[in-house]
Amino acid sequence: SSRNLRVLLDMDGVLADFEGQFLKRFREKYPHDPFVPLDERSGFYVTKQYYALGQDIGTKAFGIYEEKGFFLDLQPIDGAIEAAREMAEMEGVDVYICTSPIKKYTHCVVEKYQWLDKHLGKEWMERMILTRDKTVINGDLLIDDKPNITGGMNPPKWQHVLFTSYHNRDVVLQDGQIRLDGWLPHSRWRDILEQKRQE
Ligand code: UMP
Repeated sequence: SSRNLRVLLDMDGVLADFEGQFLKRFREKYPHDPFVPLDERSGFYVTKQYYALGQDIGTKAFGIYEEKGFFLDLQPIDGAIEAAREMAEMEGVDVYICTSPIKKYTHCVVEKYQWLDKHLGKEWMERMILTRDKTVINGDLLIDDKPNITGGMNPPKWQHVLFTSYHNRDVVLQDGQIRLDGWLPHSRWRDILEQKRQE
């Protein structure tokens, strides 16, 4: 077809290493408390797993990503920045960032913009979509590490590409979902886009 392919890219867990930063900060701040190593993570919500270790541990975990600087300091996931740039430069492809801010928005919302500016640049501000409901966003593909994305639009327009993360390694794909095991090699995500374009 002649229209452009719309690709929605999630931030946390896809472009930015939320899990790694969370664990690092938690251990720095609470060196004597129990924690969940990355290879023992399961379930999308890191806080849920920490609450299972104790109410106080859960509360501490919650506080970690509400702190100033948490979202701005996230490290890019391997190959993510290069992939995003390359994808945005592809003929016939429109790239958007599609991310859900936490409810305590004070630092998170502005720092998500700052992060994008820092790693990809000012022109990416045009591509930013902040929403707590990704199902209402129009797109052909949503690349996201959250296994079960629900909301007001059912089914959503996009196909869900489940981006592999520690917490979703063992998750069984639902109907229509496909998996992307990281940004490297680039041929993997390029194949998914090419396939979608041919549908
Ligand atoms: N998030 C939580 N609790 C968790 C893990 C993540 O609130 O235990 C937040 C952090 C991000 C958002 O702001 O969820 C992730 O949203 P998306 O990756 O779906 O955009």
